Formats: sequence, C-alpha cells, structure tokens
Amino acid sequence: MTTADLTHVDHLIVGAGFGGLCAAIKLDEDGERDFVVIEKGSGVGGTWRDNTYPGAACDVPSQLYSYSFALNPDWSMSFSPQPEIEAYIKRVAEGSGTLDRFVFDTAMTDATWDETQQRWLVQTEGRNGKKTYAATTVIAGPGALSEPKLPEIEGIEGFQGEIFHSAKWDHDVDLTGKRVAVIGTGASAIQIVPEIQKKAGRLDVYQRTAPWVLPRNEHRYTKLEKAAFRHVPGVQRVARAAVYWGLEVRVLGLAMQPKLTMAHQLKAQGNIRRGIKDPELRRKVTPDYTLGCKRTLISNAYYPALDADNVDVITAGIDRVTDNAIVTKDGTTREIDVLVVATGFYTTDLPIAHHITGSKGRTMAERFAEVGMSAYKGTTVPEFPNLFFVVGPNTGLGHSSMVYMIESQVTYVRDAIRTMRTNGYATVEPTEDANSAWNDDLQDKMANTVWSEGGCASWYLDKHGRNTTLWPSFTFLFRHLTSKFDVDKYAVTAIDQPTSNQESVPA
Ligand code: N01
Repeated sequence: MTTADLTHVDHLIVGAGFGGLCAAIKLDEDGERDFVVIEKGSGVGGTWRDNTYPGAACDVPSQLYSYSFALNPDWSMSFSPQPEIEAYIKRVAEGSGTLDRFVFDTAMTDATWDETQQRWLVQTEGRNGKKTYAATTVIAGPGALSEPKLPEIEGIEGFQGEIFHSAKWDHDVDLTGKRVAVIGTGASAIQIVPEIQKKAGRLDVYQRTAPWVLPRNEHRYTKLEKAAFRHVPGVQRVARAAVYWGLEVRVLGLAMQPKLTMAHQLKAQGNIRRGIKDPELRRKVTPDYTLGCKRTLISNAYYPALDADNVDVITAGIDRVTDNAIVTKDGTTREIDVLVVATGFYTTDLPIAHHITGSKGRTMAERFAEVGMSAYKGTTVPEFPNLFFVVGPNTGLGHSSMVYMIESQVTYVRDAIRTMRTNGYATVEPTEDANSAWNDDLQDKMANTVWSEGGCASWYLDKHGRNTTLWPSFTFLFRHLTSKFDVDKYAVTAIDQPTSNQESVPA
C-alpha cells in the first residue's frame, strides 16, 4: 500500500453509540477536530438504535440516562422508552456539529499497529467500498451489548417458522393470534413478554434461570415538572443527583455486603405475590440465588403477563428445536409459529478484539485468551499503544447508568491526548505492571461481591468464573480514578524517537 492510498486522521473512533458520540463531541470541544467515526449501522444510537423490540425501555431512570452536558427536560416518563432515547441521541448528535465526520453503514474490519510509523492502520468496509485509515489513536466504543448471541440448541437452524433475536426484531411479523415462544428471561425478555402476551394466541416462555424482578416505580412527568426542569436553574440537576445517590447506595449490597440486598429481595418477592395468583407458578419464578447476582430487573407487567391464561412458563429445559416446535427434555413437544430468541449478547469475549492486532503481532483476542480479558482502568491495554476503549473490560454496572461511566472514560482519553500533545509523545501504552496491579486489585475486590458469592451463573463471568465485565465499586470512585491521565503508569515514546528506546516515564 502506498501513502497515497491512506486517509490520514488524528483519531479514529469506532462506534456511534453513547460512547463514540461522547468521544467525538468532547474531542471536537478540545479542538481535536481531525477525527472520523466509523459506524456499522445506518445512524447514531448504538444499542438504542438496534433494540426496537416491543416494550423496549431503559431500566435506569431517565434523569440519569443522558449526558451531563446535554440534560433532557422533556423525558416523558421516569424510565424512558427506547424511541425517546434514540431520538435524544440523534438530537444531541445533530446539535453537536460533528456529524460531518461520521461514516455510517461502514464496519471496521481490521486495525493493525504499524510499529515503524507508530500509527494504526485501520481497514473499513461499507457504503463507500473499502478504505484504509492511518490514525494516531483509535478510540473503540463498540458497545458491550452489540453482538447478539444465538443459543446453541440442536436443530434451531432448521426451524421453518419465523425466528429472530430480540436485538433484531422483525416488525413485519404480525404476532396476533400466533403461537409464539420466547427463549430467555433476561432484561430484554421481561420487557417483550408482556407486549406479546396481549397479542399472541399462545405464548410459551422458556425459563432457564428465574430473574429477580423488582417493581418499577413508574411516573409520567407532568407539564409543570418538565417546565421546572427546563426553566428553573438547578432543578433537574438536583433530581439527577437524587437518582444518582439513590442508586449508588446499592453498591454497599452488591459489592460489599450481599446480605444488604435482603430488603430488595423481600420487595421482589412481594412483586411475585402481587403479580401471580397461582402458587405453583410463583414457586417456578422465584430465584434460588441472592438478588443482584444476575442483573436485577424491574417490571410491574412481567408477572401478571406470566399469570395470564394464554401463557406457559416452561422450565423443563430445551432438548431440541424441530422445523415447527420446541421439544423439552421431559419429551414434550410444543408447536409454534414464531420463535423469539432473547438470549443476550457476547459480553466476555469482546468481539472487536479479534480484529485488532498490536505491537507484538498478535490480536487482542489472542492476548485475552492468554491473560484473560482485562484492561488498565477499563481503557488501555498493554501491546496496543494509543488505543482507548470507551466501555472496556470491567466498566459495566449492575446498578447505575453507563453514560456516567462513558463520560468518565472520555475524560481520561481527552487528558491522554492532551498529555501526548503537550509532551510530544508519539505513543502511550500502559505497562504490564500497571495493568496487572490494577486488575489484581479489581479481582480481589470481586471476591466479596454478590456477583461472586450470590450462587448464580451469569454473563458477567467468563468461562473461568472471572468477572471481566463489571466495575466492583462506587462509580464516583471510577470517576476519580479516571479524572487524570496517569502517564507514570505508561511506557511512552517521543515523536521521532526510535521505538526500541521505549521507556517508562518516572513518576
Ligand atoms: O440478555 P441476558 P438480555 N437456553 O443475557 C437465557 C441490557 N439491557 O438481552 O440466565 C435457554 O440478560 C438466559 O438464561 P440464563 C442489560 O444490561 C438493558 O435480556 O443464562 N435459555 C437468560 O434468561 C442486560 O443485562 C436494558 O440461565 C437461554 C436470557 O436467555 C443485557 O442487556 C434492557 C439460553 C439472556 O438474558 C442483556 O439482556 C434490555 C439457552 N441456550 C437489556 N441461552 C435496559 O433497560 C441464554 N438463555 C438498560
């Protein structure tokens, strides 16, 4: 490849969800205007663009589910429906003046570190064919829940009816009067089930593990409240702060003393009793692990839907799928017309890692296979200079808003770029020591959390039982730790300095 074939940019951002968009807006604010955002979908919004299933809504309160620099006084409800969130992200993007640098319908297919030129060579493929970018930094915001995971069930590929994943809803399929099955009872399924129950002739819900479901504190904002949010200085910030601290205290139960989740568990048991009359069904849907071990869900509609006459909750375990039915391990065959697969996403293997090759010539996935999925401060990875994750390993939350974590990480990335500019660094790369110390400490903290001790299997844990997805502490602590780029934890090279002279900057 000749230099003429390359498009040079300072920064290449992958993904136009909450993370990528935040990075674009903040880099632009810093005068770092030479960037491009590569997005495989046809617009901004990430998971909120893709998940359009009936009932899709946020289970984090609306007041906290927006950027701190773009509050939205117009949320209609205490928990926003998906269309409102997607519209909000679009509005913020349009108002930001950065959309001219977004390339939609285009995927990043490969990113390889070019050691001699100290830059990333990034291949993209999409709307405008294939292209290669040379970028000083890559900011990866691919989303933790963007690659739908299909279950490995014998015969499922031979099913002849309609079949789709919750994140790829087929709106052309009319469910009215149909025999529908939903596999899964996670966050997506419990929002879908009440909507399908209203329409379907029969609905079979295949539950492998019962979730804990708390009541949803629903509230429609009045005109007066919206006017106060919009016009009275500070009102919305106070409402936001109240929500933030209300959620933050949950960390005490989740990450420090699982017994403290008992009060919530009693509330969830009350939710079962209120929603379901049938004692046998109540027993079936009552989890046998500590609340919080899997993501705690919220709904007022899920249990009443399960209790409806046209719904069956099936716990026998799926043996196989035939061309028109699901057969359970007890030998029962249930014929269906439509199969909804609400079985979640690839979370512990970060699909983008297969497409990124670092300074040692191996992919990030190969590194993770050896040392486990891990990053320094959830953001940077040894062997991968000048590459920053937004929503990386161990930055997920079981209790609060990811937008808060995203803003924290973007602050860190901005300061890294500022540090590189100020000091004339060509590369920054976290040292193995810094990375190990960070992750050892993190895993020590995991030991006493409900995610480790709660007695469940969850997608938070990798195949070795290591929690590589969640942040095991208060979010304000993460914000503090990412408020400044700690260059002393990095190996750096100066511009024009031979790469073999990599050295650590003294603290
Ligand atoms: O996926 P999940 P999801 N046979 O992985 C079951 C976010 N989210 O799409 O528990 C049978 O939670 C699996 O069973 P088990 C949120 O972070 C946010 O629902 O593994 N069943 C489980 O019941 C959430 O956590 C919002 O035993 C199988 C289900 O499928 C994340 O997305 C809204 C199976 C998968 O649940 C993912 O939620 C919606 C098999 N082979 C989602 N394989 C907000 O409001 C899997 N299952 C912010």
